[in-house]
Amino acid sequence: MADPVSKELFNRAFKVIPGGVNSPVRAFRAVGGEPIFIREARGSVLVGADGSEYVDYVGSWGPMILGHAHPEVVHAIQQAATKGASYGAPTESEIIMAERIRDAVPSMEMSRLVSSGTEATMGALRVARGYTGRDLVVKCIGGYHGGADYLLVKGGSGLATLGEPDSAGVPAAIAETTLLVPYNDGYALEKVFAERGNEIAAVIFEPVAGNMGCIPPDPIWLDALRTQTQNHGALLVCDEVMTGFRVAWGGAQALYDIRPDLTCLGKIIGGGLPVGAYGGRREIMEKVAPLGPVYQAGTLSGNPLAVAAGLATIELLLRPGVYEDLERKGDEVQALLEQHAQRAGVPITVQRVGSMLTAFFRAKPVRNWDEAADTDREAFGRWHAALLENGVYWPCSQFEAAFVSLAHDADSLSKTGRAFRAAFAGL
Ligand code: KE4
Repeated sequence: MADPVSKELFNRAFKVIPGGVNSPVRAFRAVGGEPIFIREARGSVLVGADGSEYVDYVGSWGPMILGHAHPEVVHAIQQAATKGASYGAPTESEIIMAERIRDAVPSMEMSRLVSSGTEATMGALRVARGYTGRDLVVKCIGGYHGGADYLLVKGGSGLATLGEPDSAGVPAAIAETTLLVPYNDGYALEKVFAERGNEIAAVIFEPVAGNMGCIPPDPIWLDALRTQTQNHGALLVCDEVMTGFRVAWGGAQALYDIRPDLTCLGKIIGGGLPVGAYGGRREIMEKVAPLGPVYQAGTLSGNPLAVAAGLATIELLLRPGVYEDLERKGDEVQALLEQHAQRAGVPITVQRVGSMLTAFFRAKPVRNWDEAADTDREAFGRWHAALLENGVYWPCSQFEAAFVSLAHDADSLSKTGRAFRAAFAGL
């Protein structure tokens, strides 16, 4: 488990930071362990506080698709820093970022930069409500879109249900502006629109679910999302904070030919620094202040250092063969998982889209939250701890996706295979 140096740091952190971490998942509570404190990272390797090295499959939960401390990204940040950290005034680099986003994701004719995925989804849903004049939002049970009050809701029983607060501090009245449907369930979506279609401003969804583990979309589900929103005058909001530039240059909407009205981005477009973006059709985005009546602002929105890191990252992703390389690496990690689990007689189902994947500790496919929840999380926790003992840093929750980077080379993958063999054998 955690090395002695991390243990000491965790005890210290606990005194001054809630749970000792600045984001809950990092506390390792879902796997029953204590976090490893990280000292530095390079390529596919994380270096723990005691100097131990780990092959990293978290990648900061998605942003580090090039691997850590890529020299060209580091250089871009250093160069930008010499010109000042933040101006609170427009810069040309923000125009270039908006143009790159539009070129890669044509549905984002116009976009606004913010500082996190949460701000991106909040912005997108506020403009959807402002544009339609409607209040209700539909999300999926098990979908995660950041920390806005009305998105921290869970479904009750039944197919299409009113949101109930999924966090203390979320007023019931706010939670009730959110309706929930199971992921990949076009029937439930049709039902909720039949009942309340004229009150629904938008449906927000992850085109590849990544926050209940990796769940690819069913084509019928994707059709239902576009048809139902179109027929009832609601907007389709594609949350590509995780999948944007991850599963394809143009995101999941390019992979699955989805035509959303609004899209949210984050993670990779910041190259590890805080950036988010939301955008879509011009006639919708022209509702955003100062042009239109929908207010949204941010002191560090479009921050020059973060934009420099993001631009350097997406430029490198434009190089020929990058996504084929990510596909090959993802496929190899999947094959290693399946091979060693089978050899040890451990039932798992690996679900993968490109370089994002999840090993579900269950024998059958996972299409929604209920099926994701029907996994052996106790075994997953023991497997996670054994991987750490064997030098692999895997996402510390069954309900997270793992990420392979361009820096995962043959040496990373052979170390990973050995760790998988040991960890599955020990279950
Ligand atoms: P942030 O506010 O954390 O930058 O983005 C929120 C968000 C929005 N949409 C999707 C699809 C997301 O996956 C996220 C954040 N993802 C989690 C990992 N599953 C961030 C990790 C964390 O919460 O510490």
